[in-house]
Amino acid sequence: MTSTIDPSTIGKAKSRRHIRTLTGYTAETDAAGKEKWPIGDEKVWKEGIPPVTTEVPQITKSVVHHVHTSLARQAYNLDNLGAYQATAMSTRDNLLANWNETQLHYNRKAPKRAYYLSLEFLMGRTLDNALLNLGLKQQYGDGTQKLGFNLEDLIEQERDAGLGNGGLGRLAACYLDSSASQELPVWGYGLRYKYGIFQQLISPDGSQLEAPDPWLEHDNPWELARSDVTYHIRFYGYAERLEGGRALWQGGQEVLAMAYDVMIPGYATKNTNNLRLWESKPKRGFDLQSFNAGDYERAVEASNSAEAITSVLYPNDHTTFGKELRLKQQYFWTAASLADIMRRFKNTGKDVSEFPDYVAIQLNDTHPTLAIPELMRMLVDEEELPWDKAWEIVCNTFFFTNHTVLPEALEKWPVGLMENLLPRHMQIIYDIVSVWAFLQAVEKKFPGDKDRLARMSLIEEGFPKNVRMANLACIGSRKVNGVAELHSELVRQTIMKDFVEFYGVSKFSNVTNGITPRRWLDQCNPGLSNLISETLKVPKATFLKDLYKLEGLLEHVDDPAFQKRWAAVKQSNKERLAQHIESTLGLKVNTRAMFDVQIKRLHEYKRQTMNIMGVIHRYLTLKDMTPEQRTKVNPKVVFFAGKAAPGYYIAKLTIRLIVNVARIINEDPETKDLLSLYFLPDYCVSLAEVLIPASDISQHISTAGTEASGTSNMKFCLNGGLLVGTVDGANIEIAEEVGESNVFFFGNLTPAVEDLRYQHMYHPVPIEQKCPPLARVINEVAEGRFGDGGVYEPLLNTIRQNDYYLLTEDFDSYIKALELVDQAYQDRTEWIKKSIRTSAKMGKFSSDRAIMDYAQEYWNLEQTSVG
Ligand code: 26Q
Repeated sequence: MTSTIDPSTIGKAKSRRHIRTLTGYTAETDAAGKEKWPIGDEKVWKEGIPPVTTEVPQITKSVVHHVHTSLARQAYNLDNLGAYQATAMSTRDNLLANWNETQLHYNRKAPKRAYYLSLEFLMGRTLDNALLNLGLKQQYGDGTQKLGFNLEDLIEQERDAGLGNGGLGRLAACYLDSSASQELPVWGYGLRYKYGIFQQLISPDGSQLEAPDPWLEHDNPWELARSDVTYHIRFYGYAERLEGGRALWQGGQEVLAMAYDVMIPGYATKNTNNLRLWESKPKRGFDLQSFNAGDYERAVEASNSAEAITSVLYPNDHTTFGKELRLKQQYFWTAASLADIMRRFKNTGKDVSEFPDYVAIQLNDTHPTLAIPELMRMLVDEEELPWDKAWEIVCNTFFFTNHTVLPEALEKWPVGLMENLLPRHMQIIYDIVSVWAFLQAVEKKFPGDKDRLARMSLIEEGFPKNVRMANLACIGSRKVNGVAELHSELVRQTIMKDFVEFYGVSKFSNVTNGITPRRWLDQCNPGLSNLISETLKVPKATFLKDLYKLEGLLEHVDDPAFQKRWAAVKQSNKERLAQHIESTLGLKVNTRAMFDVQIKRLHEYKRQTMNIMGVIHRYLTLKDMTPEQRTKVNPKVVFFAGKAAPGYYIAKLTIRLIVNVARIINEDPETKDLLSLYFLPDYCVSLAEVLIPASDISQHISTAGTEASGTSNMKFCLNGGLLVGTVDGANIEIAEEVGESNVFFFGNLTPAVEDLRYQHMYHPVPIEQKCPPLARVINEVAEGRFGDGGVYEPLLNTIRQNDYYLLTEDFDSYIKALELVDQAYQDRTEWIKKSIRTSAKMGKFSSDRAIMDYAQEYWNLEQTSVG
């Protein structure tokens, strides 16, 4: 039996009309030029628009309304989770009012828009942030109180949206907050993973275990399912070349991309932007024929493979692997996003040649690089533009940010895999190489330089041949940037060196990362932002919108009363963290101690191993002391948190060592009051929000030249924590701002690193000679002082053998830096002054500054206030 329905036409007519009303509305005007109301009775419509609930009585009404109608519950059976959901839905109604107005305003004004393409958006929780940006936290607090609930408890009910691994994903989230707050027309595009970053559990032997993160288990009140915004995305098949460089891509498999919208409210503005996340679904009526023929299994299989595309976030960072499903994710997402961007552009009625005047697209690392050949395909095959014109449009549309220079993180894809999955894109990539004559142009500039040609090619020769995504991203973009001054310089000197020589240096610049002060000051540390507001005698919005205003605190540095209050805020944040740890892990933390924190993804280059070796060294030193000597030591609590990629053996072993060292030293009666250690499981945005405000000192100790920027360093400093760190990434710019006397720097500098590695390779010196204190620590571990020593041999060997990350070279100066930290902490007043000065000088690190840099220097975007 064959089907008489063409499955691809089902529901089409209806969805087209809907889509037009969503993004393409052009107002009709009457003879006098006055805008006509589009449909029905204007008055009735306007009266029907739900009011924004800003007063407590309206708020309680709207929450109760949602309890009854959206949840079908009542006061008799409402728990905290239900109350959270109803409060979230009431808040969402307010966001929606602003969101609707913003979208209509943008559609009418048709300004140039920018799109931030990122495979990761590490959003964390939304309720608190939404209320804060709406300026309704107080009112909702009072309202929920009246209903018998505590708002802080409700906020705690929310699961983190963990759609990212670490820095790159959280940066994307901060940039969305800043774009909306700065009234910039910027949308994010990403994937709606069914499972975000895995949940980390610690097994009885101290190892990391991974469990799936079912963050969508309860309904997600923050997303709007757009079943009317869908695109068909093709994979596999064959591409038949036509005349004029065009081709016809047919056959293969199609899946459906469906949009989910997440509202992104600006702070103290009506402007509310959008984050559009795609979900993969089987095409409606997918493989109806085999279904009808009774081949149920095949139909289900196809549906499973379609759904698999957006099922899980890959938990790897800083490593590449050639998994076909990851490449499918990348294409699925870039193709759906570009189709959507193109449709929105076309709704403005402009000619496609004007595309780069209205659209800027920022590529967050190489993950969305397929957008470059995909836009070429759309322009050449669908719009029928000549190749050269299309290439010009592409090169004026894209901007590319690099986030790492580690060689193992540079994305490459096997040519065979690409040819099979995306035959037309592989043709286009070859045509970029030859038709556009990229390499011929290089040859002209550097005749005879074969090695240079090979390095710059989009194709890496070998078995297999690979497509080099960074090279493609570079040549298809208008600008390339790194994320801190040193890193951008390293990008120019290393991975992009040949391209700098070819294009000139002006294409390669820097935008130092930033963080949003809304979440990373006011939301996570209300005590501090209240104190700042009182001290500067300005409303919070003043410094939360212009972080340079914190400099006003410098006037108060020497005021003992202010110092006292500053220290009291830190103390209460330490107690809040201690309470959190007691209630979640059942452990009691000494809040009179110095809090020393290292929280980030586990990676050898970040050197958590050096930190734990330093802790062991401190423990051994304490054990060597007499009781009398110990009375002079200041107590310290060391915190670690972070996830390791599930397949990263050495990183997981580091976690295991930390956990087992903690078990021994926290139980040692001689030392436990002076030194304790905690590995806090399942690091995530909301855990960071409790940890960061409680820290006295935090560690940013990567081998010089390896950490592109770091952003938690900025968060700690903003909250009055001091840094111990290497001369790397944004640490350098932080020190420039706050003064080197307020940062504890140590270790070899970037230019020395390469030579030292060479020495280690060719003239190795045994660790006992090179660094006796570290050798002692390693021996204690190997001999089983912290449980079966043999387990740690592979980890210890990374240091004993070629020590690629140079622990043996930096350990001595690291220990000295920690001693200086101890000394400085003895003089509490001086310490508090350092803390105030540090926080006061964080203006530069607001993501508002960073996003305005992108808007002005890259995208040529104007602020567009909704009013
Ligand atoms: C690539 C290919 C295949 C699978 C995964 C990946 C992948 C995924 C994530 C590669 C890298 C990442 C993440 C990188 C990252 O988070 N980099 C950090 O970016 C921050 C924001 O710019 C910087 O502050 C950090 O220094 C940098 O490490």
